[in-house]
Amino acid sequence: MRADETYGHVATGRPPIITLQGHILEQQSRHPEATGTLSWILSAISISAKMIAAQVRRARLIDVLGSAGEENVQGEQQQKLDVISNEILLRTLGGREGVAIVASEENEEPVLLRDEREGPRRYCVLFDPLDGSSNLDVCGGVGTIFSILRHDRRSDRAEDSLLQPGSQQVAAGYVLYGPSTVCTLTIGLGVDLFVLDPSIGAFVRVEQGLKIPTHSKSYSVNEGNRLQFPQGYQDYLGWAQQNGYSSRYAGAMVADVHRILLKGGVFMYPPTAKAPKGKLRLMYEANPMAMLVEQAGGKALAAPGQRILDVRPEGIHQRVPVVLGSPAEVDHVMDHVAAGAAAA
Ligand code: AHM
Ligand code: MG
Repeated sequence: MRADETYGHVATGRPPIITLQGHILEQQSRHPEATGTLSWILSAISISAKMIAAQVRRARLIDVLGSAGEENVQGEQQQKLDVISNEILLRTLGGREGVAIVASEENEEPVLLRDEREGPRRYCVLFDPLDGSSNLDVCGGVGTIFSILRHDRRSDRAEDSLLQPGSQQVAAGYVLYGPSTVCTLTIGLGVDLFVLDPSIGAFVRVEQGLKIPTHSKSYSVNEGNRLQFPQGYQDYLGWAQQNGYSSRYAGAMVADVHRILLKGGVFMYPPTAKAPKGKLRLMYEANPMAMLVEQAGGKALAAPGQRILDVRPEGIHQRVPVVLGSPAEVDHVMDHVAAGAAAA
């Protein structure tokens, strides 16, 4: 037990109070070779999250709901808060020396911030600034998802440096703006959970080494698309319904994955006739969530036997089918999908 932990336990019999900032510094001190660059980037994300949370909380009052009147690179309407959140992240991360490239779901091209081939180790930060933003108008949960990769200095083009499989992520996480603002983070050593205490303006650690339940009779999918799914997914849903499963779907990946991490079950966005690779983006949504779920002991697959984290990206905005959650529940889905494909 470390000295600070001992102090907390001895003084009060309860664990010490650690903020996200303190947690990051604590992790950094365990890696003597660390320069603090990654810590500095995570602190920029935490500041962005507090700023976005403040906007989300007052959204109806400050007239930032609804469409900004433009389409993003995916051809979808941008909400005003999408644009605001994107700008907050670009501005906070842009000021951090350690960030070489930022890429956002909302921007067609990644932004190359610093080009030096030599110098300190730098990172690329990818994010979906406000995932599930169509939930905003009805006061539903929305979130920010982020992924951090090492900058590959051998690449000339910013996009090439970003096209690394998810297994190369150095850190990943999301912030859920719900009744509480919750930050879930992994830097490859398990998953830790923080809750924003608005009265002190800090994220406070509430759980370390989060573990996903190994199984739970719950699935999360847009069932309105059911008849468009490949046969195996349809068969799985029939099987689950015959076996007493519950259906839970918030329509915002951050909210759905958060529930799965805490309560177990399976979240999926399968291929559909309209979107043969599914709807979710590999780099901004699937990879960071897959890293979190695997770090919590779960599984995250794009197809039977195909880890999302092993998918080789070809474009920064590419989409991928997603099935993630409790290991036993992901297996149930993929067993049906494999059988459906074999029968076709
Ligand atoms: P967004 O990034 O444009 O908000 O879209 C992603 C969202 C996810 O949060 C969610 O899982 C999914 O879209 C819901 O899609 P659908 O409405 O098709 O069920
Ligand atoms: Mg999204």
